[in-house]
Amino acid sequence: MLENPLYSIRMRAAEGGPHEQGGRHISGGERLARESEVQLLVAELLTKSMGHSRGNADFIQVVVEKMPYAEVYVPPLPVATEGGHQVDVCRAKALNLLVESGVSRAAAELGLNELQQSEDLRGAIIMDAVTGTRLDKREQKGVRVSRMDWDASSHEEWVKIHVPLGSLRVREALALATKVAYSPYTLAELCWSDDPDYVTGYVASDKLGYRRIPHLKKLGESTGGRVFFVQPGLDVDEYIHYLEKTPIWIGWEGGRP
Ligand code: PML
Ligand code: MG
Repeated sequence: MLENPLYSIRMRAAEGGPHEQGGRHISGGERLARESEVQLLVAELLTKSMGHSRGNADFIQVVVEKMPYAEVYVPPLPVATEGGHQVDVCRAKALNLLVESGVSRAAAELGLNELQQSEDLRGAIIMDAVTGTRLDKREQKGVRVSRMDWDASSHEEWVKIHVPLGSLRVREALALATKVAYSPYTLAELCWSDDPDYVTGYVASDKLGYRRIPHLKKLGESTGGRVFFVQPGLDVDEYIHYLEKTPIWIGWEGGRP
């Protein structure tokens, strides 16, 4: 028996039935918890899934699992926010940041096009950073990054020095981006939300950090999702296993840098 067991809590919500029966993806969420926090975090994820801007979920699944693993702490990527109000200017900025991170221009363009066309992508697309070939075979399901969360006191410390970025949305996105960038096989990530009322996205990489870009789509559009650009020749199954299964705390052991 572990003395202080860790739990993974995962939520997914859809409208029109479960995702695997054709339901439209509404929302998802990931938390890690100590035993005493599980009930509270389950309630938080339920709240997130209901009254969502993408629609009214009629299928909500919450899974709670005890984790048998050792704990790994990874500090959050440094954050910067770019300027720019027009979508085409912001997309060009995203393209340049991807190229600076080591992605080929052709693959970066393909990645941007994928997100522009995706309205119902549940997880991420894994793309070869040179050729732009999609490497996962998951179609609309994509690859869902799981089993990561902020260490609570590390997040408190972080918010003190990033006051405007205290939202749940940024908290979750930065945790995910940090886990993804921590893999040596990731060159960069491109993301913008599929929520019609949220237009800020980001490019993240180990090299450049988490670079927020204010207008990656027009308000009211439900397109969006995530693309992970990866080193050619990697073992895709091993990479997916890391993203889905390896538990990672974001922050610092002891709660401070
Ligand atoms: C999402 O909500 O699904 C992704 C949000 C990405 C941007 C968050 C931010 O830094 O503002
Ligand atoms: Mg969302």
